[in-house]
Amino acid sequence: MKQTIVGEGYRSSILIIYTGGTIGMKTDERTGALIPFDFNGIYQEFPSLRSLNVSIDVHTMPKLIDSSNVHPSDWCAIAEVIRSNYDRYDGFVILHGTDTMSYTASALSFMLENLAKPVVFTGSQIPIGLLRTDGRENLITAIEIAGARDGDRPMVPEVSLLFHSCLYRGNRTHKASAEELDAFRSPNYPPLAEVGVKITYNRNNIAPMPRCVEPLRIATLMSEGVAIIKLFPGIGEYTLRAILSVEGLRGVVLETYGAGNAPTAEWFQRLMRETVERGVLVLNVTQCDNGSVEMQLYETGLRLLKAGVLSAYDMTTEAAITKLMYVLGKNLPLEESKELMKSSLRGEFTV
Ligand code: ASN
Repeated sequence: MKQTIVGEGYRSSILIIYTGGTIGMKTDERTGALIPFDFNGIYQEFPSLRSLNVSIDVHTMPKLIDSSNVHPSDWCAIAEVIRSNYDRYDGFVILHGTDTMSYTASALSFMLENLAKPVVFTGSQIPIGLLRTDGRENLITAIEIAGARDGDRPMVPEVSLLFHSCLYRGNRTHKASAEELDAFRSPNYPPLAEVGVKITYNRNNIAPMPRCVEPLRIATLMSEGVAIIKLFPGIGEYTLRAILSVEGLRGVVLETYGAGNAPTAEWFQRLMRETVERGVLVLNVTQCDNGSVEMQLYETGLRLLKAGVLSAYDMTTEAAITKLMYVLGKNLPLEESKELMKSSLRGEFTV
């Protein structure tokens, strides 16, 4: 459903895509539970939106969800809304639940090929219908950023995530707090913008506009058959073998210790080698909050490298798993898939 909530004739035009989450919630007077409200009423709620120098339309997804229920098919639906409205708008704001927002932002960063316009994700920790909501500030700032221009170009032509006082590259983010209003972190990449009295853009951190702007393409085939495995002391051979021999497995994000280290036990190394030899892409991500995988540093990492495990460098788990889904979804020959995994496609790791 689409509704124009501010008139035409402004500098930038923004499409808000409302997917659900706490940001769009109000209290059900009868039960006291949180229920979604009709976001098209946002203009009545926040008349101050009129004073922004942008025109705004709202697209409400047919089924509003708590983001814990998000599925790759929802990512495809969001990508399709962006694709079919791409030429009509200067920027897009995606209102999304916070729980899986980093997964969706990461997925969309890969799925939107040749993106040259802002796609700003935001949400809130407190429902927008409550007095102390953080959703109001987040929404208004996200709209302002999506509409910001640098001369005749968009200021932030990539998938980003605005929360509290920072704008981050979407595929670098991670939800770090279930309680704080400052809930997101970008552990290995500096903010694209900082929000205080003014919005200060860190131009050097923002992806440059592509030299030649190609038509937007969306990749909607996200592979199934992927898994995230977090190592822990005492992880058993039987359990790990059971997961790795599951039918249809095509890719694994292996959350290792420190700089990408894992047990040197013979059974573990053999299992890794066998998995890689079966053509499964195994991607090494660190469990640490920040820093990069460097498999050459210790014997415990080197063995994984020799087994053919790929480094995710300083990628988040969210970026690693969605990149695997995206790359494997292309159904390329194995070596080409590996090459894509080793390349930074959307600034998802530091080179
Ligand atoms: N459970 C909610 C969601 O992710 C949490 C939130 O948006 N703050 O949809």
